Amino acid sequence: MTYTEKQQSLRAAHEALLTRKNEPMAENGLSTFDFRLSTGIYTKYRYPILTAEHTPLEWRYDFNKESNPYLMQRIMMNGVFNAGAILFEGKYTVVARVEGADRKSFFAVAQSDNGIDNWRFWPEPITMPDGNNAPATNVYDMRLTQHEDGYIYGIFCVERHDETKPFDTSAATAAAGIARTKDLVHWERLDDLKSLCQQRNVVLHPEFVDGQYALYTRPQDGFIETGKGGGIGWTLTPDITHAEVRNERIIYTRAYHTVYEVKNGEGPAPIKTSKGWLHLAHGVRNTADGLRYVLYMYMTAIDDPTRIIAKPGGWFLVPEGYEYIGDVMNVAFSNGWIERDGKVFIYYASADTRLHVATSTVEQLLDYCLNTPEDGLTTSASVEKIKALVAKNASMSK
Ligand code: M1P
Repeated sequence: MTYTEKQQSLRAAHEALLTRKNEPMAENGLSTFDFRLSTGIYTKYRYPILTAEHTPLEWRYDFNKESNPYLMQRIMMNGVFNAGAILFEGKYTVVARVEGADRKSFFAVAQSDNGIDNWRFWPEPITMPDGNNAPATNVYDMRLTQHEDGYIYGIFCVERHDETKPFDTSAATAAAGIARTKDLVHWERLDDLKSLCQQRNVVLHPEFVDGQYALYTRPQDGFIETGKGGGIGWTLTPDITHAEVRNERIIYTRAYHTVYEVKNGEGPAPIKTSKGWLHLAHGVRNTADGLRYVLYMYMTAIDDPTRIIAKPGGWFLVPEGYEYIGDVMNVAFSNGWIERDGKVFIYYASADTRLHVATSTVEQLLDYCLNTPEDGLTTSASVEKIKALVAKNASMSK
């Protein structure tokens, strides 16, 4: 093949991937992932919506025949996952975490007309300024919030080396970086969230509460371990340009022998419904094989986003089939969803490697939250729930 032919075939293969039609998995029958019965609560899709291979070729190849005679990748990509999501100018829009082969994550916008396939990255990744903050080594997991003040906010994890441990090259600190924009191109970086402890999974509530900005937090003693605290926290801050954690309180605690025993964290900004705020979160437990990350849901009262009114027990969405496999096995993570005309598009990532979509409706998610029994925290409580359901079904056939 000539250089030109090689280039044409590369571009054709890339275009075929970008334009591949996605297919819903069985809505109520067997899901082909893992041969598990579909939960019926949402529909997963056969293909991931974004992977490292979806990133623009111009990010990876030098197309000059003189300087790249073998047409090899000059900059390689490792994964596309954990994405914030928003409906922007009528298009389903994500700000994805793209990770290069050098382990550095950055943010990039991708859009689709139907939210399910034909996703395309914008030509360049986001340039995120440091503002008044110390430069970050790594940034990731942006939560997008269309706030009632008129701005789109992005809150993300800012990771830096822990300079109190100069000889430990793995020691890191996590803080919440805050930026805002109107066009997703130009970002005004605000001060990092001031907090006495490390923070990750911080999310801005879309409305003012008591005239202040409201934040879901996740205090942690160390970079990985949440330590004594943990749980999904809540704090109000009057000035988002100098946001500070004051009077933080935990609204969703961890609990022994649950799917969020080790840690948990708020996912995307909650969705407002007539019956309360719908929340999506992740829970983490430990296993002999390492940490397992699953998604779970809960609801809070419309007039008080901190008051839990529905707490369905167990997980809502887990990795299945090939979703288990990747850089960090056994991880389902979500920090983005979009609600449009009652339909909900849940953007979740698997194994810190690729991004997927699952679709549902507000009505179904409310039904799930309000009618799934709570975790009774013991085996006997779980057995009683099953027996009650069996008895209810038996009474129907009489
Ligand atoms: O590797 C799984 C996830 O681990 C972290 O989440 P958490 O702070 O809750 O432990 C994050 O690094 C996240 O990006 C990652 O997907």
